[in-house]
Amino acid sequence: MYYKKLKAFPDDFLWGASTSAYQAEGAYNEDGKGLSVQDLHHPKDIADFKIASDHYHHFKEDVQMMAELGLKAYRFSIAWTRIIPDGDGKINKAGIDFYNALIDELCAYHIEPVVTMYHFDLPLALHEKGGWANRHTIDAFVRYARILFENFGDRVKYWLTINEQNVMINHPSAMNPGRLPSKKELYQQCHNMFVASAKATLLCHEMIENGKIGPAPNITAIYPETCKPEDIIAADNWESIRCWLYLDMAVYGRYNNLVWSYLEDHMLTPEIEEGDMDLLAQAKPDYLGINYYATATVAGPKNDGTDCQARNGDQQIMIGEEGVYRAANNQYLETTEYGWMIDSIGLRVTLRRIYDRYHMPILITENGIGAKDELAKDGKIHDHYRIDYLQRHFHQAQLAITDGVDLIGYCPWSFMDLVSTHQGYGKRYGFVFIDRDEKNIKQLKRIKKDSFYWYRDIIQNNGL
Ligand code: BGP
Repeated sequence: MYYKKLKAFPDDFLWGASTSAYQAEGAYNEDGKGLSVQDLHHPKDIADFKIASDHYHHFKEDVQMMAELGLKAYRFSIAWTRIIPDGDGKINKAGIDFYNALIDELCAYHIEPVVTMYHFDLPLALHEKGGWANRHTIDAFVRYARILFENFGDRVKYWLTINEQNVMINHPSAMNPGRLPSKKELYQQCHNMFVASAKATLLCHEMIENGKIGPAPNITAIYPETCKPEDIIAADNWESIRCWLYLDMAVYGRYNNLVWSYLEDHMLTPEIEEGDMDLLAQAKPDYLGINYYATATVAGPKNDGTDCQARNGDQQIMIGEEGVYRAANNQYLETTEYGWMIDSIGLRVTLRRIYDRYHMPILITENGIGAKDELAKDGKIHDHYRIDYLQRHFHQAQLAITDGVDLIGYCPWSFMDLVSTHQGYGKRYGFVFIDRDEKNIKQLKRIKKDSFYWYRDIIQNNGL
């Protein structure tokens, strides 16, 4: 639809930027922090999470740069293992102090803290007790939530329960060191995470005045390869399994019917305890956090043993599932150098679909382009491709607002360079360059990229 006039971004639009604790903070074993499942990650050629961007020691300087950028919001995660080193035992005061200092610093600059409670970094000690497959982890998470709300709830009003639960279920390797769980176990983990989020949501409403809480899944519209009805059904299948399962549960507190049939047919249904479904139905989020990177295109399955192609998938690359869908190409879209589709219009499609389904405020909690940014001879980083990428996505966000979507903010990934989940510092997303290599941490100097200055102007003008 071509509009004669676009609606403006709302005056209180949360122009933000995102990071996560384990990818940015470093200080992985300092001041009493316990180990998380991510700390076992020791890749040979790329950076691990031990020092990362050393945000832990540089947070004041980093927040000052956020203020200079003009951020209205900063979305970051709290490391569970800084607050409770073994996940369910003693509280680590130094961890509370660190986040208090960070939050105070943000508040001093009038930057709204948007806090993710759990971003892929389950305490290792809980993982060793069975992780999310063990219902004990639900209780540990709820206790952790209570501690967060007690300590930070006076200043933090925007909460996100679990980052990309759908990625943890569909791409489980990075979160399950040691042994890859079976699909049956993964759907049990998934159910337990649903219950944990629901309990945290209810608790947030009970404990925090004006507290707002929501999930943060990775959502993307799934396109059919052609208008062949079999392709349409496959796109529906995968969109439900990958996306709607998670949002239907968060908003309506029920299993998506198509996904439930799939789980039954594949003998993957989780054990549901008495009271779980009532609780899930009671807990209502206040907004939906959405991580969006790229759409995906799929075709109808052949169901002949070849639907799952041998390609190794990451969170944005579809690998196919026997009898459910096949991964297909989209000839109309370019890809990043890492094979992720670049689809700004797909952002509008995705936002429209979400809003149409749930009619809830939406906060984009991640979106951005990973690239091999390099320091030029003039000492700057000319990331015109990032400007181009974000410009096109912001424009589509504005179109979605014009379509009537209640979009409350946009937090690109990431505020600064941090360790990418698969490519270390070889794939950067930030507005701020961190001068380090995979193994040589140099001085960790912070350098503003061209996109920093561009984004600053966007924020100043409240839009494009
Ligand atoms: C999302 C994760 C982030 C971040 C981002 C970019 O799925 O929530 O933690 O890593 O993807 O992905 P990558 O680092 O793999 O490029």
